[in-house]
Amino acid sequence: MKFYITTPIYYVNDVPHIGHFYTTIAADIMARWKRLNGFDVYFLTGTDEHGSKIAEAAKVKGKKPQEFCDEMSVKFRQTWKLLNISNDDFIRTTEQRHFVAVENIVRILFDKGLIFKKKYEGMYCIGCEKFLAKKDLDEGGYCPFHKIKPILQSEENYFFRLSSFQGALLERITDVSHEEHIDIQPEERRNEIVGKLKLGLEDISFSRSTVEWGISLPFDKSQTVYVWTDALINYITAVGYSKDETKFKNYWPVDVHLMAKDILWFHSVIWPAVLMGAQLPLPKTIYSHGFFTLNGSKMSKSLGNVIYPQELVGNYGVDAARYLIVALIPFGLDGNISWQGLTLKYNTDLANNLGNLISRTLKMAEKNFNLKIPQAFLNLELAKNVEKKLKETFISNMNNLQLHKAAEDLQDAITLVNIQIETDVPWKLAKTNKNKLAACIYSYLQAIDVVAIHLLSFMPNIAEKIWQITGASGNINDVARKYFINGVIPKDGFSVSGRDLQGPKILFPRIL
Ligand code: ME8
Repeated sequence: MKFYITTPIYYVNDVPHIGHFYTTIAADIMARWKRLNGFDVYFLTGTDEHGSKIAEAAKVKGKKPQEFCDEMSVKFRQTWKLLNISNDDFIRTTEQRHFVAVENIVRILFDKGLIFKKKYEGMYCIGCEKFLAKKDLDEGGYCPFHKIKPILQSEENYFFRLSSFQGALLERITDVSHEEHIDIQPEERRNEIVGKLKLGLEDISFSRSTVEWGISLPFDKSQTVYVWTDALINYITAVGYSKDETKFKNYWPVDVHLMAKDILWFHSVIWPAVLMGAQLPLPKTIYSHGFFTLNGSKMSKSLGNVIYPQELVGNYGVDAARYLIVALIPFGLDGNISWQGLTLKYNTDLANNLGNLISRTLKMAEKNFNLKIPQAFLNLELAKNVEKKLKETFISNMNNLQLHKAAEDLQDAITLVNIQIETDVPWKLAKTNKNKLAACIYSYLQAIDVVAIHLLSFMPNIAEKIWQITGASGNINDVARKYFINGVIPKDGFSVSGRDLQGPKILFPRIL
């Protein structure tokens, strides 16, 4: 089975911040999870490089647009590398493979009479890269998202007959039994889209005559393709549209398009309409996660309240940064981020719960068994309890993209082992019954191994480290894949007696 998941392709006018990081980490966790479950995964991210916003940003830096995009796109790649993002592809809209796909789609729509020429005057917001209606503006006449005044523009453009897709879209979005059903999540967002759709659709501008930095229309070289049309098509370019039919048939339609609510309309209305126009299959799920603010206000460079991924990594380390950001905010809801909140979560979940579990187990093994896994009777009861707890909800939460809940499930499983340790009072057993102590430690290690396997998608490096610490056998990724496919703990467990317990005793130093 295949699983194709995408993030938005991000504008290169600025470097990636915590918002881009959030979507990309969430997609990465899903991609890793599906791979562990035996899926043939295609995970796509990339950069959106055309349009007036990018051309202006390049001009400000005194660079040619292409040179500017080359430099900025690398910054996204580097950041995703730092964060251990496992994308299978990274697409840039300035690549040749993308030009071919865009030209083909636009030509098909034109030939079908879905694109026509019209004179148009409207208020264009360069931040959104779209025309805004009066009702979209705030009281001062500003774009509510970008706090800039849209510019009045008058052009003769090519338009796309979006209005003719209203009924077909409504049907596919609201009827779950439709064979081309588009599942928009979460429900509140779907309701907003449906509500807006019911009000009717207007045809939209599909090209620009005043923007040079873009892909020329194949049938009128004096115009360039509207940057949003250009951008959305990336999702089919990457899986071989117009180039590799086998690959395209294998991966398209996409299983999940992930993004925040700011661009949900483009993905759930305009994009499916374009696909329908070109007679291509439609996305299965479109998931809009929440938009978050920093210390209660909109993130903005001018307000100086932007968090960059590198800062998170500097404070907490790569794996903790990955975990914290998804554990902190309910997926699908808007949320507020603060350094205080992040550090509190780090100390509670990682230093005090998971970190403490590892370090107390290691300390006991060091004091009593010279840091070797004791030869003992193998009792997998605790490991099975942890497994049972995780099976109850973790798997369905992961499959439904409820990542914050899955993180809670992990914490509950870790707590279960910590509680067992409190109940056993192993430090007393050290004096009275060393055989029992050996069996206890051995069982804690097996339970920790089960936790590590489930942590893998969130914290790949930490999970691997834990695997080493507990002396578990085999490569954790191979073992986890087998485990998720077979669904049972091997009868000999994971950690092997007699092995050395190695690795750092403190995985997550407490932050004061
Ligand atoms: O819109 N909270 O690119 P973009 C949560 N190029 N997520 C956030 C966020 C925040 N405060 N800020 C940004 C574009 N994001 C187009 C997309 S796709 C064909 C073209 C994330 O660089 C979130 O995923 O403005 C949001 O949808 C995306 O970044 C917008 O990225």
